[in-house]
Amino acid sequence: MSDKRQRARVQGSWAQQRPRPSRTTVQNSQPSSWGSGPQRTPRTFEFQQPDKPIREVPAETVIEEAGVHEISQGPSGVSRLRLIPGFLPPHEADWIFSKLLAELPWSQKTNYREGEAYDEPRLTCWFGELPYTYAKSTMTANTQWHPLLLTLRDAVSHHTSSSFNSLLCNLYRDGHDSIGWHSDDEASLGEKPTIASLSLGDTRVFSLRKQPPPEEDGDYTYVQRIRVPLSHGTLLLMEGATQDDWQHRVAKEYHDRGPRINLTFRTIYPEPEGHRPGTRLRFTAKQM
Ligand SMILES: O=C(O)CCC(=O)C(=O)O
Repeated sequence: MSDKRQRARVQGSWAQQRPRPSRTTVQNSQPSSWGSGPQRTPRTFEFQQPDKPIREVPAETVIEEAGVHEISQGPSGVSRLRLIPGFLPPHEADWIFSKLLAELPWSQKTNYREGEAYDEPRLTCWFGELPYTYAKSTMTANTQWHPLLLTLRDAVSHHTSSSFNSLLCNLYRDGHDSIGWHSDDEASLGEKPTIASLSLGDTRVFSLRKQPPPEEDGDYTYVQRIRVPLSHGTLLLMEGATQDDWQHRVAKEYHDRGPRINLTFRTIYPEPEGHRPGTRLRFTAKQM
């Protein structure tokens, strides 16, 4: 929890239990030491009512149940998660995990932020007829789909009644690998994209936080937050306005975690005319 969020939570819960003093003036009329030192000027303390009401930090909710979860409804539309634990039975998931771990062309991508290069804290590979640009670096088109990935793509499409022409694969080698807060909102993904994310290997927590309204000036202290533990064989769909109104991440963990593969099936469109590759439809801070 960020310092500011933690302070807001402590303040909120204490402030409700304490009796509120009315306007009080305390005179410091302590005599000087031994009655012989220099006289002190009396100091006054005045209780000031805070000018803004104290705000509660909303508690984080956890989604673990299979089914459709409407997470928000706003001007940009409904944001929805669909969770399907056990999409792959454990013995199939075990076999697929070891094949993909050993056989996919994993590599570490270099991204750019404010002109500075940094290596992503995970390995990735990309499949699709079009390139994919994010964080100012491009994954080149790759039509050499591993046959297992084509089978999985068909199974996911069939189950979700959505079609996907591309796949970003992420490999989190251990608990130190991560992906930072971001939205999958590049123009090449189109408006209101459906993204299907299949998890294999160790369980990691997928977190979401709502975009703050403009008057909060980018402050996420009071926004809604959700955690979704993603276990071996689970399929998660992000639908509707989820990429407009929410950000997501998989944070580093400080206890041991085994490797995890995440396959995110997407549909990529040619970049709209006049758009620089990787440009978002709307600006959000992207630190991946
Ligand atoms: O690993 C995950 O579950 C999330 C991956 C992700 O956010 C992404 O590829 O954009």
